[in-house]
Amino acid sequence: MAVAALTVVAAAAGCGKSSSSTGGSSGGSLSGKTVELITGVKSDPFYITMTCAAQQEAQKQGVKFKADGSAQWDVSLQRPIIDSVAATQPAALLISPVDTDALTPDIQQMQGAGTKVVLVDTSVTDNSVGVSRISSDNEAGGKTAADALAKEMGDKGSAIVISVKPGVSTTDARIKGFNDQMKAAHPGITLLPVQYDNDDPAKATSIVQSTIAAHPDLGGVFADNVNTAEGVAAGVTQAGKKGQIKISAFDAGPQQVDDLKNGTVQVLIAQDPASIGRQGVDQAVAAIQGKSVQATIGTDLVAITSQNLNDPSVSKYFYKESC
Ligand code: T6T
Repeated sequence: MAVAALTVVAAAAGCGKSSSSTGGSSGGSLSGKTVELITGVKSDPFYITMTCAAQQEAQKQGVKFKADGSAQWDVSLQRPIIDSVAATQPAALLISPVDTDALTPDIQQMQGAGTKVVLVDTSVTDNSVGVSRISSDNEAGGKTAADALAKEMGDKGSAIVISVKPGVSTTDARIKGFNDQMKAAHPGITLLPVQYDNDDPAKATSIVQSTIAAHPDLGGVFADNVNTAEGVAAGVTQAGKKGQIKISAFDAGPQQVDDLKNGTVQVLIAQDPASIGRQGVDQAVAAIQGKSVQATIGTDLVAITSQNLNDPSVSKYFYKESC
C-alpha cells in the first residue's frame, strides 16, 4: 500500500460515528462551574497534549478547569484521584479510565451525584457510564499498522505486538485490529503471542531482546503506545537490529518522532489528543447546560512515515511535552 493511501485510510477512520442525546436536566449557567480532567498517566505526551487543549477550551468556554493524572498506568493509583475529585463534586469530569471495568463503580458514584461524565480516549464496558465518549478508531489504526508493517517486512517472518496491559479499551482494540488484519491479509507472517509491558519502556526493551533471542526470524514489532514504542526502539537498537527489525507504533511523542527520523521506526499511527481534549470540554459544557450532547465522537488518525513527516498537515499531529 502506498504511503499516501495509508494516510488517507487512517484519517478516514477518524470520521467516527456520532449520535445525540440530551446532557441531562441540571441546566443553567456556567458561572463558578468546574470541569476536571483525569488522564491515564500525567507525564505521557499524549495526555499532556490533550490537557493543554482542554485547558485552552475551558478558558474559552468560561469554566474553571483542573487536571490530574497518576504517575503510572495503574488502577490502584487512578482510583484515589477519582475519589478525591469526587469529594469536590465538579460539574463535569473528563476521564481516561485505565481499565474497562475496575473503576466503573467509582465513576458511576460521581455520575450518580450529578457530575456530567465524558470519557476521553479510553472507555469502560458499561454503556450507562458517560454522556459522551470521544476517541480514535483504535481498531482501524491497528489494521493500518498491520498493513504498513507487513509491507515493510516483505510479507514474511515473525511479528509481535507489545502492549500495555489487558483490559484497556484503546490498546485492546489496536491489538484486535492488528491481529485480525495480519491473519486476513498477510498469511506469510507468523504472529507471535501478544506480550505486555505495564507501560514500562524498560520492560518493553527486555521483551524485544528475549523475543529476538527466541525467534531469530523476528521481522517486525507493533508497539501499542508511547512508552512501549520508546522501549521497543531502544531494544531493537541495542540488539544491533535497527532497520532490520521493522517497527510500526501507535502515537507520535517527541522520542517516537526522533526514532522515525533516525530510521529505527518505520511508521507512526498518530492520534489527535488535542481534538479529544477540546471536544471533551465542549461536550461537558453542553451537558452542564442541559443542551444536546454527542454520545460518541471519533477523532483523526494519521499514518506518519519518513516520507510525509515534514508535511505541515502531518507534523501538526506531533504530541507536545508541555503547553
Ligand atoms: O496511546 C495513548 C492512549 O490512546 C492510550 O489509551 C494509552 O497510551 C497513550 O496514552 C500513549 O502512551
